[in-house]
Amino acid sequence: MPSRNPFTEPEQREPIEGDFFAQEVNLANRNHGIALEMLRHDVTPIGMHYLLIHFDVPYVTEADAASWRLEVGGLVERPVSLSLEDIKALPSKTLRVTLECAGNGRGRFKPRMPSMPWLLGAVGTAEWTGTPLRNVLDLAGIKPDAVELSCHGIDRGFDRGNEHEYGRSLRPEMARHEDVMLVWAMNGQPLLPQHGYPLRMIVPGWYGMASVKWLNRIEALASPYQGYQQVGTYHFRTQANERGTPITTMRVKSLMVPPGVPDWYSGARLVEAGPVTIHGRAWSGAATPIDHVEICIDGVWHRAALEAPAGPYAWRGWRFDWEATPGSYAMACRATDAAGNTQPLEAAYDRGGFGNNGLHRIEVFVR
Ligand SMILES: Nc1nc2c(c(=O)[nH]1)N[C@H]1C(S)=C(S)[C@@H](COP(=O)(O)O)O[C@H]1N2
Ligand SMILES: [Mo]
Repeated sequence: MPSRNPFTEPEQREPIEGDFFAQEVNLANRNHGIALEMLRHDVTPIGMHYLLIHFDVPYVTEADAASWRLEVGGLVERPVSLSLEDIKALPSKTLRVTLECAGNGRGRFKPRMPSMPWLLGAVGTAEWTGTPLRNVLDLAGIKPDAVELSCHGIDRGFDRGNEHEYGRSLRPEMARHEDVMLVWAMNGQPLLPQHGYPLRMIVPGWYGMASVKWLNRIEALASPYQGYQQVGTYHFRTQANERGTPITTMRVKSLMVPPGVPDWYSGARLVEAGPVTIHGRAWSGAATPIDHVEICIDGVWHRAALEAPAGPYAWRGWRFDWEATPGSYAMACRATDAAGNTQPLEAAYDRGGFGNNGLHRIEVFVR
């Protein structure tokens, strides 16, 4: 643990190789991924959905929720302050959305940025109930000279010496997209504290960082938002101090449910010889459908069968029937979307550990 004061002498983190640091393990204990066997569920059971929380989960009681306000100000015709009741009275809908953390796979890059050391599991699918954000924006009347809307949570902390509340921005045309939502329920239940109770955003098709939790303030801005979570991070960068490319929509990706039973420590899989169905999920960003999924078993690629789609933003189930004979096998899966994007064998290196959509590979022993 640091012996210097990280608030007055912020660290310059550099990519590293080798064992995970205790700080990374601590982050991994707070922010868990989905267990891969849970990929069998069309909708991830609450509690198995992945979590990414930068600072502390705010302490919000039911009484706090009853007096919660969402303030919309800045370049608006009429600043508004809405209670949850006001927001819930607006037209509501439920949307099934697959969310993935942009840092998913960070721990698989070599070298890796010391941060949340995701391997594979920072993804999940939930049914979110709320109202389109534009219903609230229309109450305030966003002025035409607003170039971005910044959206703020109540959680606050430091990163690399920058003190900030968690905040992200969207361009007005994106914020007004009919499927960008303000939500108060997940899988038909009130949001859990860790998922943003009592109010959060969901930006379908984008990596998770845009879906601000514990939302209480929206500001219409005359110039682009400069918050740390907008410009200091969540950019594709190969070098420090590079401006980079802002991260937005999810890259095409697929995962398998590991077949058979695991070895507790290594996670290696033991499968009995005979017919085995391999199940998995595939998704892409920006409402781009999955076109096909392939599975590689011992160097031979096969087409998987796709299950019925479950909406423009939900992952697609797939399966492959395999006749397992004794031996050891390397398996991998690869998805291609309708725009022709395919997962790379190895993801392009990113210094911050973002956008790793390299193949999911597993080793299977057949007895
Ligand atoms: N206020 C706030 N919103 C936040 C975050 C946060 O730390 N604070 N993390 C973001 C990130 S990086 C992700 S991936 C998603 C994760 O949402 P979940 O924990 O509900 O799965 O929330 C986003 N919204
Ligand atoms: Mo994330």
